[in-house]
This record gives sequence, C-alpha cells and structure tokens, in this order.
Amino acid sequence: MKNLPKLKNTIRLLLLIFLTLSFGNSCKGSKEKKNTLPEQAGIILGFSQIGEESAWRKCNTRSVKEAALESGVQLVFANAEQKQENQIKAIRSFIAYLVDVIAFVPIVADGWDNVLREAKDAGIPVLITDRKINTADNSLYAGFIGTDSLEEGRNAALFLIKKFGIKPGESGKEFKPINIVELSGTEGSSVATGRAAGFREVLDEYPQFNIIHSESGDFLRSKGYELMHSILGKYKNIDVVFSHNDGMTLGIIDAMTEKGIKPGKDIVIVTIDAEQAAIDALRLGKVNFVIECNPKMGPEIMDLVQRLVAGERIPRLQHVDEQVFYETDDLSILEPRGY
Ligand code: GYE
Repeated sequence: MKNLPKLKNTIRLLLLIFLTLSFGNSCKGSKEKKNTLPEQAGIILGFSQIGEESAWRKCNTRSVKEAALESGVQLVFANAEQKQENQIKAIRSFIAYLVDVIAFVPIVADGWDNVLREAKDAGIPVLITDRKINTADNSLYAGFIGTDSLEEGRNAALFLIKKFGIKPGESGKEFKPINIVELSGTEGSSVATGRAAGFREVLDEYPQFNIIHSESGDFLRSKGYELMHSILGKYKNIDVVFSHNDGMTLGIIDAMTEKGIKPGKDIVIVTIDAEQAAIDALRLGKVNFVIECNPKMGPEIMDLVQRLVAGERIPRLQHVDEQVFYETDDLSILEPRGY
C-alpha cells in the first residue's frame, strides 16, 4: 500500500498525456501543457472555463492561468466554447484523471447535479467560480467565489434614480414615464438573472420607470449591435439602455451612432464589467455609468484550492471586491483596466 501515491502519480501522468492530447486542440489555453508533462505534479486543478465571449472572460482566464503558475498549481484547463455539454464532459475527464480539485464557471445555473454528484462520489471537492448554480443539494460543492450580480443590478437602478433626479418615496404621478430597454446576458446564467432581478428590485419602487423591452444579447458585442439596430427601429421613445455587459454596450454604441443617435446624451447608457473600452466611453460621455464586475479572481481561486487540498473548510459564498464609476468621476487617476 505504501506505493499508492507513486501509483496515483503514474496513473495521473498517463491520463494527463491522454487528456492533453484529447483537449490539445479544443482547450485554447492548454497549449503550454502539450510538451511539458510535470515531473512532480503538486496540486492538480481541473478548470472548466465557458469560452472567450468577452474581454472580461479572456481576462478571467488569464487571471486563473497566471495565478496557477504563480502558486505552482498544475492546471488542466478546458475551454467549453460556450457549451454546457462540453463543460460536463470536461468535468468527467477531470474526475477520471483524479484531479485534486475541480473548479468551473457554470455557463448556466441549472443542470449540474448529476456530474457534481459524480465528483462528490469520487471524493473530489468542487469550487464554483464567477457564476452560480441552482441546486437543492449544497453538499455538491465546497464554495463559491465570484461577482455579486444582484448588487450590480441594484447599482444600475440606483444610478438612474439619481440621474433622473427622483427623490426616494416620490410618487411617480407628476413625472413623464422613463422608458428603459434592457439587453441582458446569457439566458439562464446566474449573472443575467441576478442583474435583472437586482435592477427590478429597486426600480419597482418607482412607477415612473418602465422597462419597455428586454432581450438577451448573450454578452456578445455582435448581438448587442444587431438587437439595438432593430430595437431603435421599433421604439422612438427610449430614454435609457441598461446593458448587462460592456461587450454588448460597444455594439449598442455603434448601432446608435449609425442611426444618428448620440449615445450617453440622447439615450442614457448603464453598463457592467468596467473593461477599458467602457471606461474610455465613459470619459467620452458615450456611456453614463459603469459598474465594475471583477474578473481577476485567479489568486483567490488558487488560495481556496490550496485550502481545500489541505482539508480546510472554505467560505460557502465569497464575493469579489467591485466598485462603480460615474460620468462625473475624475477618471484621469484610474489605472489601466487590463481587460
Ligand atoms: O459580465 C461578461 C462575461 O460571468 C460576470 O460573463 C461574467 C459575465 C461578464 O461574458 O462580460
């Protein structure tokens, strides 16, 4: 029995060859693994990332990879290319490979119980990152670290109340209706659901705000452009656009500009992520309020992974620090965003 750890490492090495070969082409970030098999694998983390749909996501991936390198965690990285079934396949491969910990970004909130039960049966702890899952069985994962999408939605609404000069508790009767278009993120994702819910939770107290149209742009710039073009053709009385991420907002700005509408002036724009391009648009007055959603959670993820391997309990829920940026802020002091 004393050779068990050696046997486990041999099995892992053989499986890592298999896994690196099988994920070699679809796992964009794993190319650096192809020719460098670990002599002594320390902690091995299987990480399933959803894809590369936005600048935010690419920064999130960089943060995880850089933090793994920094902390000596051996990362087996799988890019799901926006498909939940690819994430489930990758998690099953991590289980077969006997990784020490599994971490993943659930592209949507539902449909994870079966594969997480397999990880639990294999005795592999699971860390949920960035987006949340819906499950009745909290034993299926050790903890969550990511963004507080409900709060992001609330902040978007609180800005509009200020922007339109509405005092708390004022009735909506003496105001003309303020018409809002919402372009939401990936349907079924906890972040799109949370942002929408937080936004409505605050605005429901103010009858002057009307959400006249809400549609998913899937966090994609191209969809933001396409949807905004058609929405502008349909509605002539839009006062506000609430966009669930900066990628879609950049498409929205292009569509408005092409239609002769001044974004941030003719129509108020509120956006989430705080990527560099959105801060630049804020400086130019093309958007009015930017809510940070922090992608740089790699170091915290590695810390939690190491604590799990050490047998420690970790927080069930850990939100990353986030801030907001107003059109009236002094943006000249801001560091480059890095995404
Ligand atoms: O807002 C968006 C990305 O899950 C918080 O996904 C993340 C969201 C982010 O595509 O840009």
